[in-house]
Amino acid sequence: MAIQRTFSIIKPDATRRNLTGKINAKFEEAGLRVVAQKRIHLSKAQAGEFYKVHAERPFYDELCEFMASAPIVAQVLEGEDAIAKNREVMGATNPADADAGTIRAEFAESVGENSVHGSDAPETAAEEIAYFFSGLELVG
Ligand code: DAT
Ligand code: MG
Repeated sequence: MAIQRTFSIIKPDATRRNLTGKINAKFEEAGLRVVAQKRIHLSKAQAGEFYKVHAERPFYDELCEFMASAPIVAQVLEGEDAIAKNREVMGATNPADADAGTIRAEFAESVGENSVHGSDAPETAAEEIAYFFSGLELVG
């Protein structure tokens, strides 16, 4: 597998509890390099645009409210097989199902407030990176 980039978000439940450093340590220990990072506060409309693939799901409104409830840290992670590796370090969507040692097992509060987002495929990674960052902001 080649070096890849993936898009990551440290979500409001985690920024509220000052977990940015602990979560970044998990990424770095797994060999993922933070090549871009910014703290921003999304509007509900911006959160809705980012998560529009889930617009028909029953939890969509709650998800958008949550993502706009406090600042997030938007990031680009780079490394060998970064998309899959990041999903591994994150753990399952529902923290009750997440393997021990993963970010969600250690920090997530619930299936909805689960501390991190990570892209699920090369196409979504490229789209999500472009939604939040310009090429000039990616410093490998
Ligand atoms: P993931 O974030 O692991 O890629 P996803 O893409 O299926 O998971 O869902 C996006 C987010 O939506 C997820 O991180 C939290 C929220 N979500 C998913 N399933 C949910 C549910 N059953 N109840 C409440 N929120 C949910
Ligand atoms: Mg997803």
